Amino acid sequence: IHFRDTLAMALSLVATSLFAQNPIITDQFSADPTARVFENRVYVYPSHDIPPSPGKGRPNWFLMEDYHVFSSDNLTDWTDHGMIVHQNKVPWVKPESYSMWAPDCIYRNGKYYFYFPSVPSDTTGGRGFRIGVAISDKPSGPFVPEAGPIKGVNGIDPNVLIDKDGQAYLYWSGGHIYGAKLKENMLELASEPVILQELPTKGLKEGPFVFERNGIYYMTYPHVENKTERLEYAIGSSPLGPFKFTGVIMDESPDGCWTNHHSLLNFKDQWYLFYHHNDLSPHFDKNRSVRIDSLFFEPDGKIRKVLPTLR
Ligand code: FUB
Repeated sequence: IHFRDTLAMALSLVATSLFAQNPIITDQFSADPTARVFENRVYVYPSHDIPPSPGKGRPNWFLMEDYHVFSSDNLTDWTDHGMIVHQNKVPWVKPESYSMWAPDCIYRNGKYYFYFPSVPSDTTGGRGFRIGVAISDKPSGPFVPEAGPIKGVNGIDPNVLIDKDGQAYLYWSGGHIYGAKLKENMLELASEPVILQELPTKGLKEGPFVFERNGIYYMTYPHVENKTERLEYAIGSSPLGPFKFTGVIMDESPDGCWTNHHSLLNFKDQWYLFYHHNDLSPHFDKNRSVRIDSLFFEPDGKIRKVLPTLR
């Protein structure tokens, strides 16, 4: 029996490594994935965690100095297009703040707009994070950062929706989840930020990701009430809500990665959830890795809960 158990375990390990699906990027840490389809390929814009390094950043905290972008046409073979933005090349970012947190990227009028949060060197607009934009002619970069962050926005985790009528919206988190219209230039707010209404009030909510499907606006977000973040969603009939809490997309992780951060994508008529976990760093949850799983809608538009594929 002992031999049979050992053999079964060995076979399962071989199968696991042969058919491993998650995490999708294994030569570096990656987190907070925003996935978009550009030019018939899936582009993933994640954060880039780096291992702790004495003297760099805050000990035992996120350490992030740049962004890479990855693309694939089959969700299996990924090309790393290399570094697209570095903290030391962004005029408004505090040098060596190691705080290049969760980004997004969107296409408009022939340009790709990459939104990212970081810590500014000039704190006159208030302490804490601001959100900036870098622009490229191609989804893989190079991206050229704007001189300053977006005026009127304090927070992290930018996300952009371009609605059916062409109006663009910026969402971000900072204690609450905020939203505002963007001007046609995608660089300035066109309306005062509002706190999005009727989301759960207890516990931290961050990482908004908004999309529209069949006339329903889905506000999806990680939410922590206990130990780790659970992915939830609320629905509404317009981009700025109000949104009604509707359900859980992915349960809290039982094994101690306290963040989760996600995006949803339709590629070749199948929906996918992009998210992260600390698969390659089980003892330090600030070194995370991007995962993908298929996602399904019920006929009434509700999202069926996603069970993580662990390998
Ligand atoms: O990656 C740094 C932060 O952790 C993100 O901005 C949050 O959403 C959380 O995933």
